[in-house]
Amino acid sequence: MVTLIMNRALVISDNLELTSYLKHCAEESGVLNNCHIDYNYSFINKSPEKLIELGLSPINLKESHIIDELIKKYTVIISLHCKQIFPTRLVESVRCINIHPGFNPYNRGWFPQVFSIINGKPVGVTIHLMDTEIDHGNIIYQEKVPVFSYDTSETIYLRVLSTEKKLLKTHIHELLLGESSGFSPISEGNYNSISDFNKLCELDLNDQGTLRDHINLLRALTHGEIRNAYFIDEQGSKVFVKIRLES
Ligand code: 0FX
Repeated sequence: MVTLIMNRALVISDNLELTSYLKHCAEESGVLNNCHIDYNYSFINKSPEKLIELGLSPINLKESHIIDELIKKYTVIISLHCKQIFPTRLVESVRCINIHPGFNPYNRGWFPQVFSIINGKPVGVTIHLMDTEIDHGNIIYQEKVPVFSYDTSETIYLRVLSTEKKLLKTHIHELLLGESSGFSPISEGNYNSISDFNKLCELDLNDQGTLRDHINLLRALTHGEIRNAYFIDEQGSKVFVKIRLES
């Protein structure tokens, strides 16, 4: 008698758009004949309502017994914009793949496109094996997106999301069933934390620099309706700032 071993994948995501898209691709692609996929969102997600409607349940990667279960159960675990950091024991025991909205090794960490507008480093999408450092392991696929002078964080982010969807669709079989060990990033690159982002948001009205630098800072902090950049006025009130560019 031949026993067929079914692959089991877990997708952990806090991004509704990408999760809906991946579910759709998985159904259309036929990959479900060879792989069962479960979906979770992070326990720390404060507004998971729509993910719950899509059928996702929470998972807490800080709980040791949960990690034991994941190690036993899954052949691959995919972080699709997951808010929680994967613990060392998990990334060292199971094939874990990160779908990252940045072009590694540049501006690893928080909101890569924000920092790319400021420091001019490339931005795009990287699909990589996870190791114990953030956005760091061997690269399986990656693609740059262009940055134009009139882009804001939001317009680049939308381009990154479309590219993520394109790569997910093209490589879904390899992602869920493949064994590629990828290639090493060309260098360690650089990493930005949430506190680096928060510091950018505090505008210093006495800051010296070129007008180009100032426009770039505001482009980097303009993301739809989100209130990022601000200064404190003489009355002590917080005044939020965005920039609008047309070409
Ligand atoms: O899906 P995602 O891009 O972010 C998720 C996780 O929330 C995040 O912790 C993780 N590092 C990432 C890989 O996956 O969605 P988001 O809504 O958190 O952010 C989307 C963009 O919105 C971000 O690139 C920049 C912008 N943004 C977001 C927040 C929360 C801001 O400009 N300011 C903000 O305060």
